[in-house]
Amino acid sequence: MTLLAAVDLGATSGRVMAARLTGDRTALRIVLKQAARFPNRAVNVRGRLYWDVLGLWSGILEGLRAVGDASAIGVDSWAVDYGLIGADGHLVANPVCYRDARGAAAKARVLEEVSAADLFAATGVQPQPFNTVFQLAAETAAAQQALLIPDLIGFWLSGVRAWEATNASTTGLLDLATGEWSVALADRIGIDLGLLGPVTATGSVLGPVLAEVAEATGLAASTQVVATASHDTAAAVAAVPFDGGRAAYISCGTWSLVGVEREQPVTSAAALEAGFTNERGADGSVRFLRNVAGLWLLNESVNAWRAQGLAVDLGGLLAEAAAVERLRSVVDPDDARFADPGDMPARIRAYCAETGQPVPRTPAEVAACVMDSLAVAHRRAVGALEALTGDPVETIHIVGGGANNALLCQLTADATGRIVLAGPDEATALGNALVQAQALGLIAPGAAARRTVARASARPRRYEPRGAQAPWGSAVARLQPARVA
Ligand code: LFR
Repeated sequence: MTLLAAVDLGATSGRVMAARLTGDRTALRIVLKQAARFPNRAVNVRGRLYWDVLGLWSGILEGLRAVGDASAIGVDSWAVDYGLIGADGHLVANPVCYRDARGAAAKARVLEEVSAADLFAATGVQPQPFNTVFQLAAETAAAQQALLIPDLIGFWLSGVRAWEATNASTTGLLDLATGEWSVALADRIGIDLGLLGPVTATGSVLGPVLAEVAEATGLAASTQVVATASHDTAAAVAAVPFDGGRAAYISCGTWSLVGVEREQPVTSAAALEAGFTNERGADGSVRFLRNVAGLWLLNESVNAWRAQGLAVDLGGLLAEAAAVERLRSVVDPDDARFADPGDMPARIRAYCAETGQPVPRTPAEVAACVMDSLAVAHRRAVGALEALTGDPVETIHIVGGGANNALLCQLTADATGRIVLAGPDEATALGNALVQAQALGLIAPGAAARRTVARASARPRRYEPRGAQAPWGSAVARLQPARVA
């Protein structure tokens, strides 16, 4: 049976997963096994936040060595960030993290030239400070080309440069109508489109691994590198076990991406106002979604407590948080003050004090506040989705690491009044592998064939909504900008 390597890079860790395609052609499924996991964290040097991309590369090579005999490799990662390479093909600067402050300043400058409404109309992408378009506008290093993170790793693996479509669609530079780079927009902003090559179709086979990679990993020289759905969220959405009902997804990890899969984008003024974006799916579908700051708030809180010397066990913390009174205090997870790395519990306390709410003191109280707030933000996003698309949402699939957070899944069911189907937790790696299998002709093309295999590969857990809706509805109102100052 075929073995595929899915390299999945997240903001807090990277993994290499061995994905084994098993079963006969009528009942295929994918079984995932972790080959390696390595930490990832933005590193602050002289006030600039970088990614340690070379550390990631070492972890990837080790992981590939552990997988052994893969027929193909696909790489996905978080979106928008890139590495710059020079004429000699070498990295000219370390990739900067999307949470670096340069994006916000550049966004403000760009908006003086091109309005948010024009940017949204041209690209369908919500103008957010971290978009590639603003990062490139802030770029000072001279380079020949910019490769988005998975494309950079793909280049190091295969020697072939690509600009894979799902991730390219997050940059804020793709023309929504044509799916190609927008020359008009780049001209208006003053971005050199020479940095970017032709958009690469999702599922293109780039070619075999370089000899040096085969040597370093023990992979066969014939191992193919595939431009899978390289945006992690696109990969995760490609693996949601939809079964035909009216369903939304929440791809829940560092971020909660709350959205639906559609044929057509939604570019109304209301969609722009409500923070929604239109990104491309694996089959050219539209991922209409909103970024909600997700488990980032919890992860950063845990980091802060550990830095203060507290021993924090996540399972125990969430069990204690489940016992705290619900909706005691809620914060808007999307408030800009929570976006930077730092002392999250202190910021949460300050927010609660400013808004006249009880101030959470213990780690369990802070965690309860974060879980409640995320569930409330999920409710707000699902409500907006229905209003903006005109389509009801009956069930919600939670996929990604957050699918293992039983408290968050239950609270999301309670807050939205919808059935939550949780899992797969490895949706990103599964989607990455599914698209590779399609590229190799092992699964028939198209979303329907892929979803059949996705459903056979995962059995979601079901959470029924409990209790009254009204408290969650008023909690959404408490998040609105007009909250008590
Ligand atoms: C999730 C994700 C989101 C993107 C954010 C920043 O990991 O890829 O989809 O908006 O990270 O890149």
